[in-house]
Amino acid sequence: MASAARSPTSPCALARRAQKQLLPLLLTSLYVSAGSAAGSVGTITNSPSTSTMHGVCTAGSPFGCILGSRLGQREVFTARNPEARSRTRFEQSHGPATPSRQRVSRTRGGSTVLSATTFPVEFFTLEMCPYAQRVWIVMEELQIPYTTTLVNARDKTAWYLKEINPRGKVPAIRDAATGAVVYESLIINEYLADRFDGAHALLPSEPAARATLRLWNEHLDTQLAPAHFTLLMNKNETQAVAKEEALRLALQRYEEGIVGPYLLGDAFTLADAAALPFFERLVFSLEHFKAARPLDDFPRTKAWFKHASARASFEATRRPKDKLVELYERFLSVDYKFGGLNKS
Ligand SMILES: N[C@@H](CCC(=O)N[C@@H](CS)C(=O)NCC(=O)O)C(=O)O
Repeated sequence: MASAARSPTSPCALARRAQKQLLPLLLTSLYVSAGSAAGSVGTITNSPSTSTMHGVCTAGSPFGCILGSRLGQREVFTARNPEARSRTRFEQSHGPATPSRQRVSRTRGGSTVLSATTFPVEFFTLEMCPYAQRVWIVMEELQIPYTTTLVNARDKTAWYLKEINPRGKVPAIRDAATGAVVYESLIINEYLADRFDGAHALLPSEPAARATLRLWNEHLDTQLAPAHFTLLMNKNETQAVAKEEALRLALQRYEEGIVGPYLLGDAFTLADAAALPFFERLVFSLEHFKAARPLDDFPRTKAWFKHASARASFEATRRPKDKLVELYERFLSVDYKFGGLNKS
């Protein structure tokens, strides 16, 4: 068993060793949890129903290691762009991150893990959750080092409900420096932008632009997402036309409102980050299950999606298609309603 005393001093060496030791275990837990809300397992736990994956060094950075995770893609840890910018956005706001903040905090089950508290953000998530993916995209955009904790959606512990999110949902984050815990994806993203994006790249400071951004987010959550999901889940032919019309109206709003190339104009913002996971699912699921191409009648929206989805931050978070199929098939089999198990 590794211990702090016997560990190499270099954070990257620590991380490489942790990766070697943890990988088989982590892959096992990902297989078990893949596509399933039921799923977190593993002996590396913060609590009985969460498993924490700690970032390890796969690419050099001024932080020593830049980290992240690719759940379900059998690569547990993300290598950020090795040509990495000399100063990441995180560093522009916060100054150079120092490797000395990393340390081995504990050992369990023969594996050395890095302390969650050594990274600025702890990310509570589920593998296939589009709301969590929004937050993941923003952390990738801002290059915030983070750890990932998988939450068991069907068996939320008192710990998670009390300490992290009383609604029991993911995503949620904990800010290591301030101790702040934030949930609700759109609120988390604004928090991350306020905390880590000194340049206001993702959340403009100008009031009208901020309002427009929030209106896009509101439209997405109250119009587009339910229209897509209820059409996809619909098994009643007599309701099909009305549901298709609801989706058409929701998409029309994009078609008329997109400034281009991003939703608000030249800059990629939180509005694009929030929308991408939902458009990824919209395009793929309707083609797969309904043989429909929902963006074909909306060329500006289609062009936006093509452009925005090419960003590295989104590429790093893309969900595997087979897992999406598995998930939607499971939803279809149980007549899952929009909003899920708990409507809050
Ligand atoms: N409004 C929430 C929605 C989050 C949400 O619905 N998360 C789902 C997974 S995609 C969840 O945690 N479901 C568990 C439950 O409903 O108990 C947000 O934007 O964060």
